[in-house]
Amino acid sequence: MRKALLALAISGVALLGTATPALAHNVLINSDPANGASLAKGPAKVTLTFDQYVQNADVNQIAVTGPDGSQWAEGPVTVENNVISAPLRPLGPAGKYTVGYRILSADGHPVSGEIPFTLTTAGTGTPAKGDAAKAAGAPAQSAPAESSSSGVPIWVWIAGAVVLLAIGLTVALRSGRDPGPDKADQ
Ligand SMILES: [Cu+2]
Repeated sequence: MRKALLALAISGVALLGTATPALAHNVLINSDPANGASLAKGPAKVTLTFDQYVQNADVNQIAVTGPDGSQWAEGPVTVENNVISAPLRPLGPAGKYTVGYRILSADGHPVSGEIPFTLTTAGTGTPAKGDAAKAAGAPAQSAPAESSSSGVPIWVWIAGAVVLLAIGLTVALRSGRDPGPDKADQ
């Protein structure tokens, strides 16, 4: 009986281990332009591919900042399952460009990051007038702070698992055949 309960408690920990990755933020797995790429000409659109689906939300935005601080991405941002994209204007001055993104993870948390690339040959394009490519009709102020989220925080799951483990161990120890040592512990 004690062994069975201990096994149950241990399997509870194992379950927590397998449950955790599913709760993780989205991770960028591919992009066009690629991270650190040197390009003679920019692509027609910026495409970001994540390991999980991206929620269609006002938070989503993609900015492409040029060497002089000008903006080159245009709205609207399009989300298709785990791929988010925004049209990219023909680029202008040669130099370092940075793709900045902010997306809503499958788990409800906003995730942001940057992908630098270099334009080796100056183009004839002109920068966009807006700040960044956003979700269609999204007001600029709608992006929530990184700390606020609708997802369940990971500590809730960990605390729950710890409580279950403690209960499992307590029951396992108390259900031992000899009640003497258990009483002595208390
Ligand atoms: Cu998250």
